[in-house]
Amino acid sequence: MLLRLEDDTNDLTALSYLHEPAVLHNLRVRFLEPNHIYTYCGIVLVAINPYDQLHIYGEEVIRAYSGQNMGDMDPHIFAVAEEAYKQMGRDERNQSIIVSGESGAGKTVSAKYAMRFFATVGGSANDTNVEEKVLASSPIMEAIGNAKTTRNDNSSRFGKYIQIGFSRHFHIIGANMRTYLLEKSRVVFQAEDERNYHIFYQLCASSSLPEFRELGLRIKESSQSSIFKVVASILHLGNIEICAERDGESCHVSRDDLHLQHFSRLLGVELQQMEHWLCHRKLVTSSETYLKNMSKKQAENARNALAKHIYARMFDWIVEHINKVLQSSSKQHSFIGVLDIYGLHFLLVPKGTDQNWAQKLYQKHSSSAHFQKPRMSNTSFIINHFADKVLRNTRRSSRVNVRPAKPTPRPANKEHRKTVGHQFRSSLHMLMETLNATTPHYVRCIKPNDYKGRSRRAVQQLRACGVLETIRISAAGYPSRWTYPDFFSRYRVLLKKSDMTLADKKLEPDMFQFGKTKIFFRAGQVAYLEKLRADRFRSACIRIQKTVRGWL
Ligand code: AOV
Ligand code: MG
Repeated sequence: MLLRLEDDTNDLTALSYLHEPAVLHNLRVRFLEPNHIYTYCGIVLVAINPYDQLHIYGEEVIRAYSGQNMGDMDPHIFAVAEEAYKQMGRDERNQSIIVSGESGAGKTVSAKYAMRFFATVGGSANDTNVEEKVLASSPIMEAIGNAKTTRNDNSSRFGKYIQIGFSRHFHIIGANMRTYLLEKSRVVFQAEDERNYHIFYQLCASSSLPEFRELGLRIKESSQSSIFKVVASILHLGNIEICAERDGESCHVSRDDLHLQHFSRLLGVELQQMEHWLCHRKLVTSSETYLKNMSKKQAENARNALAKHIYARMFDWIVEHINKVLQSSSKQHSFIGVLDIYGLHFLLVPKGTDQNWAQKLYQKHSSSAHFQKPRMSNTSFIINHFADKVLRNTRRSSRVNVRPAKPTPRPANKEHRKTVGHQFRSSLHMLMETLNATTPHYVRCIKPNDYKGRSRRAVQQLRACGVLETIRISAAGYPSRWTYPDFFSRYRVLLKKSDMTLADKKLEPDMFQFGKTKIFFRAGQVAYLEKLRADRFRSACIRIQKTVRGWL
């Protein structure tokens, strides 16, 4: 099927035929045109990963989008960023850009372009160059938190919400970053064809170079060397060889083990102590303290847990340090937050419901085994899916998958699990609170093909990220609209006088609404009018042909 030109729309909700094939076809037609990777779906920007350097992100493009209305320009991440920037000023409200999509779909790239937009249009008024520092934080964070996976060579293994603070005059004055769920297990284990965090390789590759210190970490030299020491110590720790004793229940590390020596030296810990505690553990009861041998397997697990712990503490320390460098020097008036969370752990869908709806759900479904009302909220509900629980918030967003998507290290005991779970829930809760207090803007990234393997088909991605749901909601409303002059000029042939009475057919009253400046139609109605119009032209043609033949 070929789409007629008028159906190649840059907003999917305006399609004459609102169904999945039309949506997919429209996206495809646009994607095949040069540089048309962006399409709106109502308020959502759909971005299809081009896997190619496009020349649509230069400073001149940023300047072209700056100050423009969203509807006047081609869909673009800069248009969404401009909208957030404009609404922050107009509505005096904080904003969020929520970027989602599966691994490798382009979330981090989109988030970076949004930040580049803000850095350009909201450059600091003084010489703090804070906007440059905000952009410079990306390579640092990617070095310590990104890794090659089978799906993405630069996969973010942590979630990030970066808030860019603005002054009263909407100049950037600082930024703050919150990170979520660093995948610690990667420090000690990588699946086939995957790698550890980039920093380890960067460090090894540069270890003999004089520029070694210049790893893009714009922090003090002493801090840099401490970081490199910690990273190197983790590499050595992972290489310490633990040898089993004959009894199978105990083990030892050779004091001559070079890696043990390096580890102890780099971190400034006593070699003997390290050697001892790598192979033994202390058990404390209410009355006694035991010393227990560990088997080779137990000691290796403990060694790996230590490596993960050291890495995670270093990661948090760097985030804290970057936040200090990016701290606002003056009073923050408002902020725009950009949320980039990896994989599908995280699904947020645009608003479209209200609080009463939640109340109705509580009344109707409280007895269902698949439905739960959270104790602390009157606006959310929990769906017990067969595989996991999904918390849905009816207020602004939201569908938040409360199950961590990435394997987290197995907790050592119940208390620990409680603490990790608690920390995760409370940081998620804080994030939701923050997002709910901002005006959201949505970007849905789609992977067009299987270039890096295991990608779901575009239609599944569109379903999962709520784009098709938005279309369905639109279909239930009045997605097509025409200004009165445009409507009149296109459908004049169908109108009797200037009312809505068609020459031979009438639109059902429920199928359209008169607005102030526009007429709104339910899905499919414009297609119906188009058909009537085409029929009318066809019969007019036939009449003219007959008349002309009569003359001849
Ligand atoms: P992700 O953030 O969504 O995956 P990325 O933003 O890292 O995905 O994108 C993956 C790769 O796709 C990038 O390294 C680029 O090569 C390419 N890419 C994405 N968007 C664009 C674009 N607009 N223009 C050109 N190339 C692009 V993950 O962090 O794995 O969930 O966990
Ligand atoms: Mg990413």
